[in-house]
Amino acid sequence: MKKVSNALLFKYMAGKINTDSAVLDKTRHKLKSPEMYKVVLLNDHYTPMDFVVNVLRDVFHKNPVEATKIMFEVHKKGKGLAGVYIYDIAATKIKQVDQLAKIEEYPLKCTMEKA
Ligand code: TYC
Repeated sequence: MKKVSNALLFKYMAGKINTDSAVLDKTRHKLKSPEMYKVVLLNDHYTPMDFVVNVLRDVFHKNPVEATKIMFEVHKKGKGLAGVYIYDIAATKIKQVDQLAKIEEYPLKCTMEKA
């Protein structure tokens, strides 16, 4: 039988090498975006307007114009959107509002709704 050249033999064998570790993993690892939650501010008859505006600025990082707009929306319609966040952030902001309102003994409340 005719001998193949070493070079040809090498090339042939290289093609047979099991390169499992180099095989691309074609599995899709798609990350789901997290569920989002609306933090909804509720109206009451006692909390002063300027306190609500300050909460919207300090907790929800709204500018004075936006904070005032949201406050009046809540005042007129009974509720309004303060922001949309992942669950933990929404829960933290609700706690912060509770704490600030409690210090001043205002009944200001906000709730969470799935976005
Ligand atoms: N209704 C309140 C008032 O007349 C003001 C207010 C606005 C209270 C928004 C709560 O989330 C609120 N003083």
